[in-house]
Amino acid sequence: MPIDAAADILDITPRLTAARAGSRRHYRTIWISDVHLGTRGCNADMLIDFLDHVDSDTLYLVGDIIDGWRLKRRFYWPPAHNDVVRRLLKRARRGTRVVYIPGNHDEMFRQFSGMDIGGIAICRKTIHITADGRRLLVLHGDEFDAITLAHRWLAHVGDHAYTLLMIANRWVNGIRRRLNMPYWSLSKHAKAKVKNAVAFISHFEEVVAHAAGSRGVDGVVCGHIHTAEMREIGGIAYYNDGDWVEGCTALVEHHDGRMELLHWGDEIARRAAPPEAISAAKAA
Ligand SMILES: [Mn+2]
Repeated sequence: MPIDAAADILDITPRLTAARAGSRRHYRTIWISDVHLGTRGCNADMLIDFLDHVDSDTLYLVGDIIDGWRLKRRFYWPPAHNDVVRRLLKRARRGTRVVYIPGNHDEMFRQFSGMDIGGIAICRKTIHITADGRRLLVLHGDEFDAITLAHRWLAHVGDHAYTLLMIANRWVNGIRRRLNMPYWSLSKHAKAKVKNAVAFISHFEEVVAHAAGSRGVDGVVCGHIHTAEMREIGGIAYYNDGDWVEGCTALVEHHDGRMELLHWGDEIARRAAPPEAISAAKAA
């Protein structure tokens, strides 16, 4: 996308005004990836809700934030996608350290590696040091496509089938919303049912963890395969922050270095639940 067009886009009046910064839950670090702005699959509204409820000293954008492939084919840019970009830029202006690691769908930004644009540092990969002194390699993850074929779990089902699944996901959740039911990831469900997908995904996780281990770090944070995870593999901490197409997850580091995966659909559901349901759940 040309820079001029991007500037025009940002001139559009925001649809929602941001919540007050003071009331947000604060983390040391937040990682998000695979937002796929510019596609219908992107859950921009949930990401906006997330950004309005959490804050951090450092924010890593771990790739595939904007889907340049899709935008090239068909321009799709609703106001909510603008709202996401505005919030990210505003965060950088306000003093959050924002680090952007472009992925394969936004590889056009990789040419700006080493640069600082609008207060956002762009790089191919980086090392994050946690509050408890662990060194984590942060990268998108498509670097391992040639070895792992993990991205092929999509190709396996077929790109068209995936697109259909995403459309079904929107319908199902549109109906669920109207019935006041919480967000439910159809494709996450389907993925768990496909044996090959599971094999590809676990192979990807092992390859990435092994590569991180050989670089002498304690762990790795990546995205790319749209499968949030947090587990130890061969003595290496493997973290995947998931995505904002289906799972709607983020990885966060607490101020003591403790890591956590936030499932934002569940957070919204908890907030919407009547108080008696919460106290019943606590009692159970
Ligand atoms: Mn990717």
